[in-house]
Amino acid sequence: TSSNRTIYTAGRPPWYNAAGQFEQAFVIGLCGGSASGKTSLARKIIESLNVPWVTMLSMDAFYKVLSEEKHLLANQNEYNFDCPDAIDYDVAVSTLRKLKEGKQVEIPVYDFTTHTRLEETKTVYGANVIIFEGIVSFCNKELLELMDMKIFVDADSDIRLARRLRRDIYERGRDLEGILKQYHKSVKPSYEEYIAPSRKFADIVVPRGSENDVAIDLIVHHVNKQLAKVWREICWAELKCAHRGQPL
Ligand code: UZR
Ligand code: MG
Repeated sequence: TSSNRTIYTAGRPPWYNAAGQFEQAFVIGLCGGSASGKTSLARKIIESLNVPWVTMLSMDAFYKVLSEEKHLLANQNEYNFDCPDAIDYDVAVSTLRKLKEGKQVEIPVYDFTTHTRLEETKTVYGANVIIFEGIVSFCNKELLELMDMKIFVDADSDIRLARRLRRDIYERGRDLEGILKQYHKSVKPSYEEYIAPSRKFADIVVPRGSENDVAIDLIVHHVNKQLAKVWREICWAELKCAHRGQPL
């Protein structure tokens, strides 16, 4: 409708109501074990969503900066990156809250080689839909409260280990022994202790991740339905404004 077009061409994220207030963005929380296929599923959801503004935010950005001592442990694959303690939830929560309110945010850039935050930050703009993904994204109450839809990607542990081996060797320059040591020492126990139990917070559990076309279709359908509801309200309000309060 022409009302839609007005909102788009105004050059602002199409998420304001007639009073110029931002309607909160729709936040999808995406959880699952390491290498379960969260990123691939998120990409498929983004591709299928018929929405102009979608932002993906990874919890990798919110790792705590390591002290000298912990840094040494990390270099020997002795530091646990897979538990909630490794995450700076304060920054994660405040960042997601601002994004949900439509504000522009600066995301920290974490360097996994030095385990520090770089000077530079990444600017992320407000969006209609925000996908927030991470292995321990369901382990914090405030984060859960900000999520409108919670998805848990379920993948067998052998599949996840095989994927993680390939990714860490080919993309992260790690060696087999180090990866297996970290897997047995922290990835597997933390999955069992923190991540698997957090699946109870999910609205939907997706087996086979990005290969599950039916699940993707259901998710996209639900998100579009929620967005359409807000859209209808916005269009209705704009239409009323255009008629300057005259009965339509
Ligand atoms: P996922 N990780 C890295 O090693 N390097 C990165 O650049 C990003 C993540 C590891 C992270 C955790 N910890 O075990 C796991 N470390 O990947 C979580 N070190 O990421 O959900 O994509 O598997
Ligand atoms: Mg990832």
